[in-house]
Amino acid sequence: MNYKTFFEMLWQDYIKIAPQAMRVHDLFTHLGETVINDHVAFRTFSDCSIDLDHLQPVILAMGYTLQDHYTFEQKKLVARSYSHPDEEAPRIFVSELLRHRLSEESQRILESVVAQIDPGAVDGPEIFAHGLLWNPVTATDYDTLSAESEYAAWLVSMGLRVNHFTVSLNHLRSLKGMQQVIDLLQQHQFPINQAGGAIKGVPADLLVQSSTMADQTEMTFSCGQTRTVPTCFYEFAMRYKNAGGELFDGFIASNADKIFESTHRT
Ligand code: OOG
Ligand code: NI
Repeated sequence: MNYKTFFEMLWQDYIKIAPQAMRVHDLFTHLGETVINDHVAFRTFSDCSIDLDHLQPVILAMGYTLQDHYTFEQKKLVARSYSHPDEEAPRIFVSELLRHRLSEESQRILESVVAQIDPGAVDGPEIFAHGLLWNPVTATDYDTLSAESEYAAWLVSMGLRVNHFTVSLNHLRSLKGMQQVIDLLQQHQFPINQAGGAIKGVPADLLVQSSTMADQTEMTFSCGQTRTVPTCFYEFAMRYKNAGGELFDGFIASNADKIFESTHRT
């Protein structure tokens, strides 16, 4: 699958559960902007047949190269980023929850979840829009996970699918700068992730980011109980050149740490 088809597939999956993304996209296009994606992100579990090591070959097969590695001690995550020689191909960021670092109770819940994944589940790019590869957990188990790791709760409820798209501010023409984008979003009542401030990072970091808070949906768990759960959010990123004149191609862990919180329950 070429990357264009891949991102079209992801976008269709994404706007179904994050209708805000289509509304923000429309808002930009009505202002005469062309929306180019800076990156998309996925989340997964460690030590299973959809872990980073299993997913990476599919990304590489679409022409991507591994760009960098990241560690998030507190959130018990690691991540990798990938970039593509084609300038308009969005970067890909994939993080993985280190299951063995969670409490025994959460490990037990997640073990029964990953045990249901087919060992050959990763057989092509379609896996990235698959959603749940397991049966829903109980609402009690969801609550247990959510109290310890919002990331774990998000992943068991949403499955393997794109977590956010990211508008490249470098490619906007009339909207100048992050604050102007945030002001526009707030005028239209889109909730902004305020963790660590609405704007994450400074130009000296070479990457400045901001994001909405995820849409929410009512979800029925295996016990028949329902919960309102976060789905997906939209991100905005502005990249800067280093002293050598090269556009920064990676991610900033301290920004990412706060972007993860866009799927926290409010
Ligand atoms: C990914 C958070 C990190 C970024 O741009 O730094 C990220 C996630 O929420 O899964 O997307
Ligand atoms: Ni992102």
